[in-house]
Amino acid sequence: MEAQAKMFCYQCQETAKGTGCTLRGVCGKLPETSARMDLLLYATRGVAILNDLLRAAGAPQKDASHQIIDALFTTITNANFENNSLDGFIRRAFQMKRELIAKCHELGIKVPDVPEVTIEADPEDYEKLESVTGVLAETDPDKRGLKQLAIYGAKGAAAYARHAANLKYEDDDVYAYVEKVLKEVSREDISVDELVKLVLYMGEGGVKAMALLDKANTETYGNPEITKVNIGVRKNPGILISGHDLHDLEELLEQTAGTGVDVYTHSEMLPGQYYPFFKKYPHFAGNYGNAWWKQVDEFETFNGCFVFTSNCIVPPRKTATYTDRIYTLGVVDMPGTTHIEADAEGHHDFSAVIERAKKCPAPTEIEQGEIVGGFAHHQVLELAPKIIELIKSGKIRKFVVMAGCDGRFPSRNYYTEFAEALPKDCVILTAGCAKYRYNKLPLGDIEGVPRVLDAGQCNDSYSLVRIALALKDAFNVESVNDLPIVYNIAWYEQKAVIVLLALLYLGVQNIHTGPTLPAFFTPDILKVLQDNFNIATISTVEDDIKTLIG
Ligand code: SF4
Ligand code: SF3
Repeated sequence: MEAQAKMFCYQCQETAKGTGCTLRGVCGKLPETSARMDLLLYATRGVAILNDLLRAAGAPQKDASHQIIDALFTTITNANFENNSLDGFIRRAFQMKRELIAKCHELGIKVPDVPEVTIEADPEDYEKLESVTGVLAETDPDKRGLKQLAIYGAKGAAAYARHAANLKYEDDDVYAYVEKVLKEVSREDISVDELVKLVLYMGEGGVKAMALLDKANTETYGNPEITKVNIGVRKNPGILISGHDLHDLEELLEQTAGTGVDVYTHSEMLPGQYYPFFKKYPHFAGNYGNAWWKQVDEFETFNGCFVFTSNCIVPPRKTATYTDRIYTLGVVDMPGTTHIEADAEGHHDFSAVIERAKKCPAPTEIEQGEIVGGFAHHQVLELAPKIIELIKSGKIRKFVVMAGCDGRFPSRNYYTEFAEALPKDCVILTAGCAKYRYNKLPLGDIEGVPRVLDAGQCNDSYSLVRIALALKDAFNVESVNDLPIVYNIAWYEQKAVIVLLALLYLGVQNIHTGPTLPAFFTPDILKVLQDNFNIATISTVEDDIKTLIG
């Protein structure tokens, strides 16, 4: 007999049975946490509805926008497993709604009488509200899938907007896209056609969010440049920093300077090594380990402390010895770890982490050697004359964009095998933690151009778009689809969703995605995407090489 559902979540690729987590998340999310996230998202839709009204009257509230992006970000896969923290987010959302309603009254704006705006609840009732706040509250599967697709895109864009805001780069336009999407998905009368448009509208907002973050990162820390990164270890104790936030990386490097503690990057923080600004810190050691999901093993051998600036944090095994050496920032939290709150100016005090790290043994070496990265748009465009010549002379046949996320399922071996099987005249363009499936393979180079060009984090997929647009001009073709560039994207969580929507918005066709299609793609949604964008799921390595490379 089928066990009774306690929750419903299908926002990531590893969702149970490929259809939805109903008893407990494959990621470790518990039903009580899922209920909190659903209520938080529901109340946040209310905040967005109100702020959208205020924006139309020329009075958007920045505090509300900040709260909205943080609420979306904290519900992203593998960011927050701590119910007390989520309770705080929910309380603040209720409070914000009250403040925005008062502001609307002050400006003579009529406040809509909809449950997203009016809802308030006590923690003991959160789970009982699932039928109203949960994913399944929308009963039409196509509308549900499209609404969630738009919300997942908003979560990805919100994450990027938060990293940009931490560097004091903000664009009210990006907030407006996110808030409009949250408002529209709350409309009961919205049609499937309108929802398809809304999803692409979110893609447009995603391009803006990634452009903003690119500007924030490169204007603050310089343009990423070709960099060899050591993957071995040094003799000092270390702090491993994970996630995507470069402002947090800067603060940690500043505060650890001269303490005898080295700083290593992990997973999506690896591209921090490519920015000129961070190279001045002699204690900025190499990159330790691989993609996020290997942390449950690799943290045992690192021996030091861990700082999480964003997803993906994984609940440690029961036997883990490192949990109390994890420190979380911003929207990340997990039971058993220490959360460091930012001060009013957004600064973190890492002294407790540093003192703890000093008492730890140095990391145990698990790998040796170097990896090469730093091929974001500025660097690649400096190499453009050479690349164009290699394409024209037939020495480079195709670029294969293999951006996105990694994940723990064995089906992900496909990406390693695909990289190995690619003809030697093909070059991989990558961004995101998907790269760990092939960035240590001896794939060689084509006349000095490495066959894996790592642009950076998942948000640096924007860099890949900039490269494609520059090549389009250089080859004088009408569309990016006429270039020798194909797309084989690996997805796992909602940042990959916004990257996909951004590519669709930009008109990129023939994208292969995998290792499985999203569970929220119903047959009808898939048909729309196939008819308009020729999107496909991965098949076998052999077949995909034939289809994509020819
Ligand atoms: Fe399941 Fe993914 Fe949702 Fe976690 S985030 S509960 S694994 S669908
Ligand atoms: Fe990876 Fe989580 Fe998505 Fe930024 S760290 S790409 S999965």
